[in-house]
Amino acid sequence: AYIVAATANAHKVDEYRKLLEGQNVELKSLLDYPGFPGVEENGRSFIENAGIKALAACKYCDVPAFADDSGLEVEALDGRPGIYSARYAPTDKERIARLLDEMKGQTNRRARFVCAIAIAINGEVIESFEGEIKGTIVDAPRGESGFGYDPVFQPDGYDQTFGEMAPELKNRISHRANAFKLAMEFVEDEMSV
Ligand code: ITT
Repeated sequence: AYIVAATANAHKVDEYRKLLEGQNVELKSLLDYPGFPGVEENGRSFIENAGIKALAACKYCDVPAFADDSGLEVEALDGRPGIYSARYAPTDKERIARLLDEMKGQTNRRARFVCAIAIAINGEVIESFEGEIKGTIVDAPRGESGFGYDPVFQPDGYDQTFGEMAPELKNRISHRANAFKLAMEFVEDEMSV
């Protein structure tokens, strides 16, 4: 059996491949469907946007699909960039620069990563799940690993940023891993695959 990850973000695909290691599922992604026209992420929450993406991919590819809408919520910025994390600036480097700029002089560095996963089958979103990990925004980027905001996010209980961590460790504790665990439990319990 195979399932489509409704994402064109190669870093997400990479993390999902590792999370699926040892399972009898082949993972495809929108990178395998270059004709996919894309879809406007005009929802007001991570869950809504994940549903929009999962549904569009499920319809286009005609197979079960799951999508991940994720982002970084920063307390001192009233939850921004939130669902606009990808649109906050054009490149990872500029996203990080803008974030650190907005955080200048802020003593409250609390933040959390959120990941919503929606599953769509037969043209319908059947379930969605949310995972999170809490931590702080550091003063300057550290580490080259991962993607996005990883170099400036330090999860609670660790002294490394996601950017410094071994990918295996990030992939055990991350918002994505937490959401994916819930999604997999659902699939195993409800769908007997
Ligand atoms: P798809 O919609 O095709 O999946 P995308 O990158 O546009 O790809 P999102 O709309 O969900 O995905 O945006 C998520 C953004 O949040 C992403 O581009 C990163 O900037 C950030 N982000 C999400 N998960 C992250 C992680 O594990 N580490 C670092 N940054 C992350």
